[in-house]
Amino acid sequence: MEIIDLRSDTVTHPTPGMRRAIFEAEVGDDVYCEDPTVNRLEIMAAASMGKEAALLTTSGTQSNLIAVLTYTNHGDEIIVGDESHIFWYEVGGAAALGGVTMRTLPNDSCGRLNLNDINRAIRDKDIHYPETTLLCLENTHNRCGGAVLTTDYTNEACNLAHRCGLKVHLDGARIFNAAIALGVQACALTENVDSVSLCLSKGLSAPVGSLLCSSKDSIERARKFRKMLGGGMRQAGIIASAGIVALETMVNRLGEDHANARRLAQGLADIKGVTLAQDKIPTNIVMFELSPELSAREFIEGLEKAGVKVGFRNGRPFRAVTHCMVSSADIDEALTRIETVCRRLRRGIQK
Ligand code: TLP
Repeated sequence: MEIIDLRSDTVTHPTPGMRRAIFEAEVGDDVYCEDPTVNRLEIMAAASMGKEAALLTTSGTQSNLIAVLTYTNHGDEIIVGDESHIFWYEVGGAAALGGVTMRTLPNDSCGRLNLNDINRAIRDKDIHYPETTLLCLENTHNRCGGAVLTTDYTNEACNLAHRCGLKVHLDGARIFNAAIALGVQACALTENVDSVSLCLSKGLSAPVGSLLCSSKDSIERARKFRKMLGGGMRQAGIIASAGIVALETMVNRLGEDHANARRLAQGLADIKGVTLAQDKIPTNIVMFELSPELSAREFIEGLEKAGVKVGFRNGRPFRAVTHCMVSSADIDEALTRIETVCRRLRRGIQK
């Protein structure tokens, strides 16, 4: 039985083209900035985000942390969404390693922070206060069901932050999903942010890596923090070669993942005992819930046996993420298996 893994788009494997590129990659020592393949990838990434420079990092988490270190001093305060990845899933690195406090503001269902809330949260100069130095946004927004921040919203938030002397970092782990969903160039969504992190190892299917893109000065500073965090890799062209193939070949197909996510959501909505936890499916993330009388544990166990994997954290909706390793036929097959498991669970409670 073929396993259909919908836990995340991070489960994707390198494509044959990536494996070939890895095999043939020209390499050098990247700590000396002498790896030609890394240098090429960084130039490509910076151009795609409309920034002067970029830095290859080990992961999205590392890129986000480096951005925090680059734009803050120990003891500062940063503004993040209460549903943001930085706040939830980065092990508190900004606080633990950056020494900043995270001021959380509510994310709305579209992944936005209210502009008035941001304005109110920015601290005045006062001897009692930490300095607010950074605003972090996320596009697409993971815990908000792959929600997309528009160009207008991003620009307004940036204008506000910049007027008050803050920098803006965008967690753009899935920025290309946002661009494809909106039908705009990714650089339109990043024009006014000071830095953006993009991931190669999610929907773009590369095995490892993220890029922090920003001004030359910021990337110079960031390079030192990457070294401090142990992220100075040597012949990193091995990784970068796959990243180049990812940027060249995997971006324009993301629309297929979005269509499959909608197909999955429609099918789930028709299954008795399942409800969608979001009104719209803007990109490749589908959140859904089980009726309270059905057991989440038994559901997950049943799915596991049926060869379907979805994401589950206690107290949260289930999460299914589409990606290049699941076809529309796989989505239909997953729906059949999920239906069967739900029917069995329903029969179980009727007995
Ligand atoms: N998200 C992962 C898990 O950590 C939850 C996933 O499966 O979705 N920003 C955003 C918006 C992300 O979704 C992720 C990964 C990251 C940053 C971190 O990237 P990595 O895993 O490369 O450190």
